[in-house]
Amino acid sequence: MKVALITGITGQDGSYLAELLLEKGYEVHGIKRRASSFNTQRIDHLYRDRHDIENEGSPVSHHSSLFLHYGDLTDSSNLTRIISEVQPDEVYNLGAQSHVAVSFESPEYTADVDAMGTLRLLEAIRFLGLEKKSRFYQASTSELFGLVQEIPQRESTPFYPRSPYAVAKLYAYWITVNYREAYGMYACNGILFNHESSRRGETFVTRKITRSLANITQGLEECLYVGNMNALRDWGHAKDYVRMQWMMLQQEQPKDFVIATGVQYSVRQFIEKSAAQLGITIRWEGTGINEVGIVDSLSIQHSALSTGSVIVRVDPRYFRPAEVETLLGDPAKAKADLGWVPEITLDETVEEMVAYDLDLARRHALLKANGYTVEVSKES
Ligand code: NDP
Ligand code: GDR
Repeated sequence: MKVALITGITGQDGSYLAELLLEKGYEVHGIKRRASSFNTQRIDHLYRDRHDIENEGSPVSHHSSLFLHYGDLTDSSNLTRIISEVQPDEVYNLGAQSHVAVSFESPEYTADVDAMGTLRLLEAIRFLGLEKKSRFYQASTSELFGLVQEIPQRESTPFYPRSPYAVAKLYAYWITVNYREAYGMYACNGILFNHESSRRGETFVTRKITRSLANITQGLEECLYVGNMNALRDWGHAKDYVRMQWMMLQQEQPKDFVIATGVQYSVRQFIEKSAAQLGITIRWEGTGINEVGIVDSLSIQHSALSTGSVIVRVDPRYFRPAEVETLLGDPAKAKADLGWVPEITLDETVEEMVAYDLDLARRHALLKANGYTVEVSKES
């Protein structure tokens, strides 16, 4: 039985990867952070409480292959202890302060977790003498391309990071390459473009859109506020992308890969697709976007557009100090070397996300209609 350790197991990708590895028969260990409220919702369906198993009268080890450890990427002694105990065959470093806009507000913390956290893990593996045993996957990102130097972006495209998040991930990318070259570690980077799902964090733009529009249809919110609607992204589905993370650690030689769909849409198009799913007719008004579609951030600032009964407003609060306007990946190397192609289309992803958020919104509306207080958190 192979043993895997996942940092960030409570996040979107961590939860899908844990599912995949458990299906493949792995013993899976995950690092979760101590928080003042529960943060394991995405993996609760995978976890079996020891007491439940014991009450069934079976030995624990026969039924549960998922183990959770408290830890943090800022705490090297904790990481070293966990790796020493777990002796993993594969380490997937998915843990991160992963929100680009938040990284402008907490740049030092972002660097500590995303850059130094990666170094701490690699050093722990080396210090414990596991550099020939433990294969290492680093969650690198299309944000490394930032101010793009080439369209589409591939493995050889020069990096130009545009946020504290991307700069921290640049360090993580290169330290992973460095440990591969310096110590012969099987360590590689997946340069993943945006990927979404119904488990996406609520403050990333896709989930914010599906959640907010669903809430509006149920009378729980009045308006969707967004920032730069002209940003272009190459959006895939998280399930396809974690499959590729696993594949990258099963090769003879460690290599870095771009993982993308090769298709690009704007935030505005994502809103349109979600609205179409919900059967909302959109009437665009006063967007402040000029004819060729270039964002004019001054004229856009006080614009609002009414969309039938649904209002979408641009709020400059969501503009970033430095924006990544366009990202489009070329996954040719992943296809040629590993036979990987994405299977889930953006339309299918939107359908899944809208259905999930509509179901949640309907439940909240039902509670509200029956006199229960429903707090729909809007801060994002
Ligand atoms: P999420 O934000 O959903 O999950 C991030 C995970 O990291 C959570 O489990 C979170 O814990 C954990 N985490 C945060 N801070 C720390 C810390 N200090 N120590 C330990 N763990 C921590 O991200 P995704 O699942 O979407 O992304 C996974 C990885 O892939 C991230 O590194 C992200 O930067 C990268 N990436 C993501 C892409 C995407 O489109 N999704 C694209 C390219 C790269 P908690 O649940 O407690 O908050
Ligand atoms: P991104 O994802 O920054 O690409 O990082 P996000 O969904 O946050 O933004 C995508 C684009 O949408 C624009 N935008 C808004 N974004 C948010 N969050 N909220 C808004 O209201 C809004 N309005 C417009 C943004 O300006 C941006 O251009 C994600 C994360 O998962 C990273 O961890 C990962 O590395 C990259 O994808 C690849």
